[in-house]
Amino acid sequence: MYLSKDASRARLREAQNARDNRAEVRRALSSGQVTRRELIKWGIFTTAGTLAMTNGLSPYAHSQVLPSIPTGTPRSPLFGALPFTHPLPRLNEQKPHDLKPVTQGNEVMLEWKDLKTEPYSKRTSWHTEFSATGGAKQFTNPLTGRGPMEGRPPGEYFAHQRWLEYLPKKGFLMSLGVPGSDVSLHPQMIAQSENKIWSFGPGSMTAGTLPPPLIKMRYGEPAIFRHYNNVALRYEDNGGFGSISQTTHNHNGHNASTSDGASNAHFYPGQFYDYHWSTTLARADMTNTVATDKRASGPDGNGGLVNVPGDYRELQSSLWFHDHRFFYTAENAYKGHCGQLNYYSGKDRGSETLNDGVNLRLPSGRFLDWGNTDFDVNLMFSDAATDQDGQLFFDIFDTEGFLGDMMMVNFTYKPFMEILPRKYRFRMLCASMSRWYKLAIVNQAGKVVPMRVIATDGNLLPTPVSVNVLDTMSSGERFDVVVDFSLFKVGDKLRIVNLMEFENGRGPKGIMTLAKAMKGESLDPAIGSIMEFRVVRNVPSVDMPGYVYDAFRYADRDQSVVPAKLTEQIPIVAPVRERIIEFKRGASDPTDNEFGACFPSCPEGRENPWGMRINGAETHSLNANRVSMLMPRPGEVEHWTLVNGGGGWDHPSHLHFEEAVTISRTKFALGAAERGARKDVWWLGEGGSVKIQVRFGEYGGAYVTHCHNTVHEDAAMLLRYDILTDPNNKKTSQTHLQVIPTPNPTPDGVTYVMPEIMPEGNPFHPTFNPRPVLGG
Ligand SMILES: [Cu+2]
Repeated sequence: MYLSKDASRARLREAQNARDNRAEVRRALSSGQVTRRELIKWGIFTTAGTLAMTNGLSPYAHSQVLPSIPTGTPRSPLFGALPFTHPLPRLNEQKPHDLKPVTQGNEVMLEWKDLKTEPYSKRTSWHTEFSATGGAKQFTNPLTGRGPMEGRPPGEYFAHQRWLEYLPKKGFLMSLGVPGSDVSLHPQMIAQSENKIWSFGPGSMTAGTLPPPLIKMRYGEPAIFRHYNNVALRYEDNGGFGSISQTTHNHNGHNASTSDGASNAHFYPGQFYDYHWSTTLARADMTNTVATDKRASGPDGNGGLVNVPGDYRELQSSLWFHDHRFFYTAENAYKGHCGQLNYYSGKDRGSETLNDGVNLRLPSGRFLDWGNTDFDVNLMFSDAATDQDGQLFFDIFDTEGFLGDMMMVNFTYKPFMEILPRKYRFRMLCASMSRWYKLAIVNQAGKVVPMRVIATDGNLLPTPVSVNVLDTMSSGERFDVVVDFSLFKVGDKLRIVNLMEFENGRGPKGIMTLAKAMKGESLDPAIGSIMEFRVVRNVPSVDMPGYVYDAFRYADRDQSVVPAKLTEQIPIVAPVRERIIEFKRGASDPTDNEFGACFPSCPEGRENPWGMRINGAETHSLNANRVSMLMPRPGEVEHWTLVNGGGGWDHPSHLHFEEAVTISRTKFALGAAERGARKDVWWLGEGGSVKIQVRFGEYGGAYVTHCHNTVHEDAAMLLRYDILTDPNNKKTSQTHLQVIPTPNPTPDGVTYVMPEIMPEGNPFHPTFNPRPVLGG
């Protein structure tokens, strides 16, 4: 339904006012001008302590007729920026530092060779020394003079597991903070002022820059990711959204929980956190344990391979990292705490010329031994909204979902990219908070150009799957596709088109036809063309700076192949136990009880309507001190049914640490590239469910599974599960034979508290049901 101009203007004014008012409430609360008690008295908060969605506080509350403006607020001003006028920036590739082992007593520490002032990286956190010395200055946060310099919790509980076995060889050192120079989403647009946007930059306590970073890793070369928190010290200086405490989730690296970034160990401005990105190949303790299988390997940098233990069928490729501070993930990731992470292996080496019988020679380039990116391009899709001043905006009170009205690729508004007429690999990532995509590539005649899907969520498919339209790509999902542009000629243009329409954060409204999407027959501004490809004769090399490719030069011909067989299928077998995991509304626990008792702390006035339910027991919203599921022994096969409780909502279900094999779906058909696919995010669909096969191993500790509509996740559709290690396997952590205490981080340091373990998720409990039935 279209509104009259006047009604439309009134509606926009109303929405703008609601947004301003809520921002005002938030500011007043955080600066202590008002208390929640007063807000309740005035009717601005409900007695449950949540924001009343009336009083001109909700853009949705008043409207007689809802316009399909998905942000619920006035359109973001574009300041004259036109689509496809700015080139796609490549993600900022990070240069690793060398780490040198230094033995001190029984411990092997790592010196940052070219950064002499950096504290060594080591097995236990520097918090341990801070605590042992009663807060000696050399171990104290130098920015604030309070608390430890490293945010990682102290002692053995948060020591890096399998440290010597996967001893880091490289270090990536970055800071997250406000950008150092003017950054905008398009050159025509207004620069983001301080604290409206964050970005990563190399170095300790340095300013960042856009676009977001790209980190390239390879199997056999474990690394430290040292992350400095350089955001505003005080909430009231933080631009109205985002948490000053941070934590980085490596999505979905096979790492110890300490380095997964979702074990309630966030850290504060001035502190760093050493994440151990171990490049462990899953099943290292079960399969190919002596590393004789050449397919389970990483590139050695000189044309050879470094074998690693583990199952080559579980090699990973296109990962990413983003904030995972519980209750603030959406705000933080949206604000710029994100980047892409490419893992390279012997099979998926990132070289299209090296022919050793193992390397698949997928489109990438030829200059580097591994990790060429000339024809292997990271595309990070996200949506953004700004206020009328052009400053990034996020609605912190909306728990349905946040939708932007500006489509960005690599944080740039609708860019174009010059390409050669040859095959390209695109590592597509949905980095949106609550929006998902249905993507196609069309030529000038509006005809679809097929894509070959080679990997889902960073896992090679057994065979490439050819599609005209990609399967649904929900928040957190990745698709690696190969597109062959060789039939096009210099001067041709193609577009990436989005067909998935939203009108609010509850879930997609539907999928448009290509014809309708191209005609702009939607009020959703994210529908239609979002990026342009231009076929040209010459493009400069990224891998060999100074070199310019010529489409007509023999040496520059496309030497890549897309083999018919990429890897082997992992079979579905009878499980040791099954579990039912439901994504539901209406949690029973008061996570935001009268004066804020979220664990960890959550924003003032946050409503937490979302929860999860295991095996038909009670629905709970997030409490980081509650273990909802326990994985008792490494290697046991489990089948899980992931269920969307319905009610007009959609949820993408994300599993940390392990990928699972997709078995089946209800209500919707499996996607073209989905059957048997290894994934870590499954879009469930309204009222739908997905069955998966998973097993756990190599590491222990606390992980999570949650809805990757990060707004739902924050409010608080997330649960903790713990993995126990094997007492008979001395290679693994012997600290994690039991559930360990939960860290409780503060700016002054971390204490530990003991968690409860829910019987419905605990196979050791007598009432545990290993064969639950949905609705039973
Ligand atoms: Cu959800």
